[in-house]
Amino acid sequence: MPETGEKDIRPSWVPLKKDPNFACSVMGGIDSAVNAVSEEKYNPVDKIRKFPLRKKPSPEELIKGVSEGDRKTLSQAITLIESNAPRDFDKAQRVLQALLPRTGKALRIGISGVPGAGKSTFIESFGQMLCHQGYKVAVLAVDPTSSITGGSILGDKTRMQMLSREPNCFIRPSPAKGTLGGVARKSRETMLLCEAAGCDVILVETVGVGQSEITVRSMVDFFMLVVLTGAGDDLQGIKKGIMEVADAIVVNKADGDNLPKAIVTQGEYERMIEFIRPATEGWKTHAYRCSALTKEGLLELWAVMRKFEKVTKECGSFDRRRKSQTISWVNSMIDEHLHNLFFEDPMIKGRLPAVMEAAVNGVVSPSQAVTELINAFDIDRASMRHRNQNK
Ligand SMILES: Nc1nc2c(ncn2[C@@H]2O[C@H](COP(=O)(O)OP(=O)(O)O)[C@@H](O)[C@H]2O)c(=O)[nH]1
Ligand SMILES: [Mg+2]
Repeated sequence: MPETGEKDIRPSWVPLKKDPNFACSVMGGIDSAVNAVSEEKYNPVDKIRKFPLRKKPSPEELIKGVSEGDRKTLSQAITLIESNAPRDFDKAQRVLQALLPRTGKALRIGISGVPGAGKSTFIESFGQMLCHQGYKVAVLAVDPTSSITGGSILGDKTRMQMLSREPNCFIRPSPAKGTLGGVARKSRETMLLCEAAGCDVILVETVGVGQSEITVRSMVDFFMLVVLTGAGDDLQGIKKGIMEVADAIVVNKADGDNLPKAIVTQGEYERMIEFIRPATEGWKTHAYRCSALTKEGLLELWAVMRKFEKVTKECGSFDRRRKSQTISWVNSMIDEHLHNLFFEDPMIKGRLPAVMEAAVNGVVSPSQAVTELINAFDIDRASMRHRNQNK
């Protein structure tokens, strides 16, 4: 580089008569682009080639990595399962199919309850407790509304800070976007991948309200409902339907000043359960209390879950439920597939508005409208179109 004074390094647009320091600090440029380290001619393309873009793992790599319990590969496999791109579907199914023999061994636990009941805090404490006992834990969330609300999972991620540091724990937020059916499929398949990666316990939190509870019930063995203390009036607010599918009702926040109230609430739930049909054959649902904050009662709850597993496996209801879950899983996917084939068919798309209009105006009966559309539907053509799309 020329030394200051030896050569005028001022830019050409600086008037010559101006002070050499006019453009406060003008430095001489580098004569030729030389890589200071290697002294080689600098070539930005070479530099990029030295750090090539990470290649997407092949199905074989995914299968191997997941089987070995590699968390990064597990994440990548889940991303593939969650992909909405038709060409990823076949690849994802190949991975899943190969891993299927390794699945099914975990205890699947669903955790439901109104927002604020303490589900995430419970999972944080309970998950840590299990990790410290040597179990491998996966935490999943099912939130069909996450594409709308967007932020709900973010809050939980910060809440599960301690748990996310556990080497034995794998946390995956809800798959965003898509129909409830889509979210349910992805969550179930994610659960299977976690099992293939060696997880012993799967904790599934329902985040949205309403439908997600039923979806989670349909994918877990043990379903617990987290509730809060409250006056008798509040108990009426709890939907009877959700209590009917619970294997345990857990009064959370049983700590500090709230403890006496929690004891009363536990008794109230216990009495209510008397009148409700048990959720699982061979198992009597009870009300328990715990504090996700002080961790009191968590060990006892784990003992309840282990007992549930033992009792229901012995009486056969554990296996029967899993089988019936698979049957309804297949059925609901058939429903969804046929639904999509039908409504995405260009012929149906073209005819639907007019037929619907005629039905709305009473020109044709709704049944007639359906018959007309079904008659216009050619399943072979629709299936062909779907297959071509997936290529
Ligand atoms: N005192 C007390 N507070 C709790 C307990 N569990 C959760 N919380 C608090 O309740 C609030 C909601 O908890 P969160 O886990 O986000 O509820 P979620 O919406 O059901 O997941 C947070 O401020 C927690 O700190 C508990 O056992 N005792
Ligand atoms: Mg939560």
